[in-house]
Amino acid sequence: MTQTPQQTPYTTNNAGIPVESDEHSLTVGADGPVLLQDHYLIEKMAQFNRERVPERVVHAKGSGAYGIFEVTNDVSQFTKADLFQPGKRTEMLARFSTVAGEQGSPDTWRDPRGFALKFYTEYGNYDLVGNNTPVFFVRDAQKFQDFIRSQKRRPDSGLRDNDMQWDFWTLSPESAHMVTWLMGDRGIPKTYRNMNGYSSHTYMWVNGGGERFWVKYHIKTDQGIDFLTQAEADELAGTDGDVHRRDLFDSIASGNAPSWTMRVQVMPFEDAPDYRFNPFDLTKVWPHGDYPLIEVGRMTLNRNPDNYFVHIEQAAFEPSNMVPGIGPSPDKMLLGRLFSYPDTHRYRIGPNYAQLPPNRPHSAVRSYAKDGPMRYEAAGTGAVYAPNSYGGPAADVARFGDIAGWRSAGEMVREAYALHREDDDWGQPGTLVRNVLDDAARSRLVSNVSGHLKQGVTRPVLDRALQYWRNIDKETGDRIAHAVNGS
Ligand code: HDE
Repeated sequence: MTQTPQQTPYTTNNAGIPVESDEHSLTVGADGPVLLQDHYLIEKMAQFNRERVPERVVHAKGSGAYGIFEVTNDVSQFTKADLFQPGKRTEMLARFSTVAGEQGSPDTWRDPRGFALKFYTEYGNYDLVGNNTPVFFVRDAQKFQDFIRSQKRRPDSGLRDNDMQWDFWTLSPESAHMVTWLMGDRGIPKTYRNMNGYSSHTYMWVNGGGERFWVKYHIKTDQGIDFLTQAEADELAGTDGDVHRRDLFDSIASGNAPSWTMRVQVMPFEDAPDYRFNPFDLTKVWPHGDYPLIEVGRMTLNRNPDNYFVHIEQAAFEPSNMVPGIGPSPDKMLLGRLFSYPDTHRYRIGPNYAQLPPNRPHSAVRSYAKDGPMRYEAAGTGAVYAPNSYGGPAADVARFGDIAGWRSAGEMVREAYALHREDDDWGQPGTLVRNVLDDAARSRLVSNVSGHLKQGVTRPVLDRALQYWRNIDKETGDRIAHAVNGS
């Protein structure tokens, strides 16, 4: 009797061959030994053992969604970048993340949040890889790795350690601005939808006439800023470690698509040398009174990935993905990042990571890269070398040959940035505490910092931390000292 096809689709192995059973190994008799020839059993076990790729060394816990970016204001006087031209709509991907926690860590730990954007433009992918804060802890890539290690786990016990964190921060005063942001309300957003994104770095924009400008991006949530108190966050860390991931996924699934408005501050190229702050120092902001915000467009996240691992775990963002009309700046941190991200992708998800679904451009790829593991398709160049006589692609120097760069000269040195007239490590965090925070936010800051210091921070680090806060703002520092040791 021929069997009629069942209603549900039949299981196959990885080669598409129908399997004999989803639940029974192949044995000699029902109770006999399992046979080596049960290659389907072996495939299932072997595949299972190879499911993990290395998690991101930072920003391991994250969530993401696809969306659309629409230009809402004409900024073509500042940049010729195709995606920022009037009327343009560009598909995009966003990934939000914490920094220090591992993949299984709670969404609500106090931490900066990654705010990584990938725009699938007509001239390749443009990646804007920022955080939810406009500044960062350090200003030289040389110290980044050390900073991150101080935030992660002790080499002896494998435990996180507040003493280690404050040891690094108090020995690196440039961290004061970012630590003030981190220990305040922005350190634990209520949801990913209720936080802003920032380029943090200064980038270069180049317009159609070749004029250059320095810009900082501000991507303001249209849902409004909102935060969790330390107590709320601690409870959620225990009851629902994926609360931010759940919120983003469920909001989009229910048609409640979150959006953000992108604005930029624009500094004329020639203003940089004499600006009161070093405009490329990642620990500094540009006061909006100096360079007001100019609207660019709106990003809306309206499509959940249909598979988390394929689209989010394998997403590869890189600050080096800058399209014509956009370039880097002399920011030492940014220039370090231009190497690090492609390097980490090659290590984590292989040299052909750019062919994976979330990373493949929506425009033509005509690079001369070839072969390598997991190569999905040839690079569409015909010839495999340039120059060639067989119609392979050639760089279009007339259209794309201009370098988004700047003049530089001097001896090779290892030194801190030259100081601009108002550069110091305490001024801007002090302004943040005194002029931007209100009384309630200042009180929460005092509570958050003193609570953190009381968890394992010991002398001499504790004394340095109390002085660190007095350097930022004497009154706030005194309040923290009183909360910590009554003095
Ligand atoms: Fe990252 N950073 N970073 N970072 N970063 C990574 O690349 C690095 C910095 C940021 O959702 C890594 O793919 C260096 C600043 C985000 O997939 C790694 C330096 C800012 C994400 C890396 C910095 C960021 C990362 C690890 C100092 C905000 C997650 C995994 C020079 C402006 C992207 C990866 C995603 C991820 C290197 C500092 C944002 C190791 C060397 C400053 C949002 O390559």
